[in-house]
Amino acid sequence: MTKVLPTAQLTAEAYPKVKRNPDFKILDADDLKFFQTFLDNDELIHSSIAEETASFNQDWMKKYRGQSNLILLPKSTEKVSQILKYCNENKLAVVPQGGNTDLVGASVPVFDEIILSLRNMNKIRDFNHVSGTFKCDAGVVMRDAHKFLHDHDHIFPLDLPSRNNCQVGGVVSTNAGGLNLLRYGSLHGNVLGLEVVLPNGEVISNINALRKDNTGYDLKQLFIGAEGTIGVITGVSILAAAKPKALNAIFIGIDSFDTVQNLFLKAKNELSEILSAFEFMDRGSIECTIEYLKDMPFPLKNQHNFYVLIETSGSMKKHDDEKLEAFLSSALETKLISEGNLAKNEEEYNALWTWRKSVPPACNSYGGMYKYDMSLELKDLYSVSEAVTKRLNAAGLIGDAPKPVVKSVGYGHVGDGNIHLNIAVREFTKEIENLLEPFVYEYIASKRGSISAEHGVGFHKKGHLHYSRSDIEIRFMKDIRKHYDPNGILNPYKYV
Ligand code: 2HG
Ligand code: ZN
Repeated sequence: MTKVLPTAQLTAEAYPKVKRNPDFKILDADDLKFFQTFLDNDELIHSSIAEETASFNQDWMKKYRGQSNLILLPKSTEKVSQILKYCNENKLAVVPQGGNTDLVGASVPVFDEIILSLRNMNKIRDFNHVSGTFKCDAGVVMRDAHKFLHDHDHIFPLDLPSRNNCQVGGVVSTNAGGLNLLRYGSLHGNVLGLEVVLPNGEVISNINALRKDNTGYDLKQLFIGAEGTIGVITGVSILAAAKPKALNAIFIGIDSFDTVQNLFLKAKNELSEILSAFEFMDRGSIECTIEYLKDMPFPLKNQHNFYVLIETSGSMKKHDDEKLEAFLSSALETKLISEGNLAKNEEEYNALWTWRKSVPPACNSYGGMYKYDMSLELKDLYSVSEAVTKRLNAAGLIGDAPKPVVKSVGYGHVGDGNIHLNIAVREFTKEIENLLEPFVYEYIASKRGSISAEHGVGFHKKGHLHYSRSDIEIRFMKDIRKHYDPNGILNPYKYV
């Protein structure tokens, strides 16, 4: 068995069938000298000591680890362009990296690819408070975008549990969905323009602020969710929403997933325009989170099979609270739910969200986790979690140490038909992986779902797209990649 802690096994060792592309040049002293001609000391890290580059080479789940000795952290679009032009001409492979919070091994190297970190491109460029157009460098941390907009009576139209580390360019490259997609929609609708550096160094700059622009193909859409395979996003223009004047939340205990669906219907009907999130967690998710949050008081008296967090965002607190109270009372009276906790103030509102946002780190706290992120019809959404738990139990793998699996849990965004399956493990083993794959993908394909709802493809799901996409779609994707990046230097060994 392979131990996970404290560092991940090298991806090259864990997946020996994936071979380094011999067409790629191995970095040498001349390359380094070239980069040093235009990059300052704080824009370049060169080291063969694994500890010094670990935070760039290893992913957050401790599942993937590359072996890059060079991290470039340019401070301008022009420098990104110089870097890519040189790498393209010299066939040096590059992996673009934002906050390195991705969940499919997309933002770390597989072998010795140069890491191109956007971290030093962290300036807010412009904000128009009338139109709500917000423009920033790709490396702005999402938390800082939220803070800036909050101070200007607006909000960033996306929020994620990783908001303290993830970067705006990274979430656009991943097309992350987040906690409020139900209300604010996807990045394909909210992103107004992008500045992108192509592999040959050319810059496509359509970082404008137009809501409407029907002049031909909407090229920016291709870069949203492309995971840095066809260009590197250096700037983003996005539509910020007006800051809600009133926010509230309830945390509810429920016995079955059928009831979760009925409650969703009721929430859409009765909370309608103020409904801004409808999230669910199963019993196992909360059991892990109770252990993880230790002394934090749990908002409900009893344990349940499912928990739902409903958020409302509106413009008049009294009106919203009345609506939410009436919703909760009638759900209790009709015995649709057995218990609920309505936040009475901001502190309680934040505490309720902490229970939801802490599920991923809680699952990751035992050693590591296998992760699947799927879209299914709502009626089938939880069934994949039940099927996986049954399979792991039948193999006798779940339980106290020394069994390798702590728990297999399901949670996610009911409003988006998106479930996250986290299999919290003490160690990664091929036995677990072989039980999970291709089983999970075949299950999703049989229900005509998507094997990646919002976390993308990366290294993890490369070669699996056929479970959700047709041959012709995959052929077009390969053509597009080849067209933009004929030498294949950007984020190789991943995606399609
Ligand atoms: C969430 O919804 C994020 O919390 C992360 O998409 C989910 O870590 C996960 O699996
Ligand atoms: Zn999610």
